[in-house]
Amino acid sequence: MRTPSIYSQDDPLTEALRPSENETEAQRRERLQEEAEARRVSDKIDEQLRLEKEMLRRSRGDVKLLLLGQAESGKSTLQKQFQLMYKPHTLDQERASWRAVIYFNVVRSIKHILSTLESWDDYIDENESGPSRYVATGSPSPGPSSPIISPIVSPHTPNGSASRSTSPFHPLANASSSKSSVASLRRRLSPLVSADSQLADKLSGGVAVSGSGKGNVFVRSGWQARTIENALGRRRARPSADFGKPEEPVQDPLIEEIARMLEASKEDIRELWAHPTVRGLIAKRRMKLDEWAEFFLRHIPRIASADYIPTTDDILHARIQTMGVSEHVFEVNIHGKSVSWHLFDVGGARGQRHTWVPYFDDANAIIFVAPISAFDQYLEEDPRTNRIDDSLQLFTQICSNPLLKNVHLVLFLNKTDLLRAKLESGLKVRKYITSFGDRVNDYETVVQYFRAHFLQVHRRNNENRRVLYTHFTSVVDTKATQRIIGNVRDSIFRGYLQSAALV
Ligand SMILES: Nc1nc2c(ncn2[C@@H]2O[C@H](COP(=O)(O)OP(=O)(O)O)[C@@H](O)[C@H]2O)c(=O)[nH]1
Ligand SMILES: [Mg+2]
Repeated sequence: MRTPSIYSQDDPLTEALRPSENETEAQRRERLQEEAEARRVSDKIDEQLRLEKEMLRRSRGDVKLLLLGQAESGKSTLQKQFQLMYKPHTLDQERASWRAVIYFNVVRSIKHILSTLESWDDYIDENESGPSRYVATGSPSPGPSSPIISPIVSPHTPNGSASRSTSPFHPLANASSSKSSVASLRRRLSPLVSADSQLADKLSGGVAVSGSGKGNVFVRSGWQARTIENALGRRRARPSADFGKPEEPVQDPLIEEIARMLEASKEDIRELWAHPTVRGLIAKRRMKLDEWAEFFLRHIPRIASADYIPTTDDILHARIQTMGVSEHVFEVNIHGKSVSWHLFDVGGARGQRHTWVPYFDDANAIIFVAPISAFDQYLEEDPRTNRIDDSLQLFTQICSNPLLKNVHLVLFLNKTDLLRAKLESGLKVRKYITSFGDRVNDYETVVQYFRAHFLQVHRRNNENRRVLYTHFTSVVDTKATQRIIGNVRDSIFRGYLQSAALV
């Protein structure tokens, strides 16, 4: 068996190592050995390059800032806000490449809605024609590490829909006309939905990652430039005079085809999104959509139009999973002095966290991003772990890591806009985190409650008596986030100047 490859299909190394069709057992062993050796050499070169860059950075007194936190916490969005603030022209250059990601977000969301409807359909059919096929799963066993807060172990099935065996709610009952309209929407939308895997392949450049949850697409640093150009099999050399101009739209046949299908399906998508059954399932929290799904489906008339170009707000809401660690360099001016900031954005899923460690060495600052709207959500990679509890566990590891004992530590309690909306819609924290008890279920009480838990983790793991700077954030809000970034920049600089004075 071949080891799961994380190399791109275009990767020359992979190409060279591709097994021949009629290879003997001895040849196979030899090939595997060669592959392992090639990989070892390649890793060694990567590590050497990293060390050389690191030495150069240190010798120039650059600032190294890491963005850490679980998957979907808002790290890459925060990185985009830095980009918007310090290198806005680069976001313009990338604007057209974001179209593919946004289309992907839309197509995946439609697919999710249709498959959720289908499982409710089965449920109704089963119940009408005799005893249920569904078996109650009972309480799942607790996760591997003991929780810091007292979350309820997932009351929902891993795909986010409620346990059917206990639910008296039948969204499709007495609704045969609803069923037939869903069926015709499903039929009409099926060509669009089936473009999903091609789009995924295009975005990831053929990169397949084992254990990547619900089949999400991962991208590595620099994908924006590579995606479309690679797909076309040509790289445009950009004359330096072009620098700063918006990227000219590159016509990719697949993306153009999807744009055409979206435009033709605009009305069907709008109808599906407004469908009473879909509304009912969402209102009763029987169908859980990701936040970006809601955002893009709300804006479908605009996004599905033929001349669509993503706005900055669209780019901030787009979701694509980061793989490994990607570095972004910004020139930051403060008191007339320009200093290079190296921002490292990391993949946050559990399987990605080991890639962070080589970057800890000599980091100046960390922004730890924790999404506090996630109190009713569970990790995709471990559906038994409440996401706030995972953030607290991860924050404990960061606070107590000896390599990080001198870094300037900033905590972003993020997604406060979504938290507010959830609380206003009547969602009770106590239902998911029993230790919340009988406290008032309002925004102020809830944010202070979560903040207190993070402060406690910090206090218990703070031998060096370092300060923790905490901000309540919504990093999709550009104005508010830029003010906070300015604030963080000043506080990091103060620490930086102090430590420079000590050497
Ligand atoms: N409404 C809202 N959405 C957010 C916020 N922060 C991030 N998001 C969205 O959450 C999704 C995941 O964010 P991303 O930055 O990719 O998370 P990462 O995995 O930590 O890099 C994206 O669709 C973002 O637009 C926030 O504060 N409010
Ligand atoms: Mg990311």
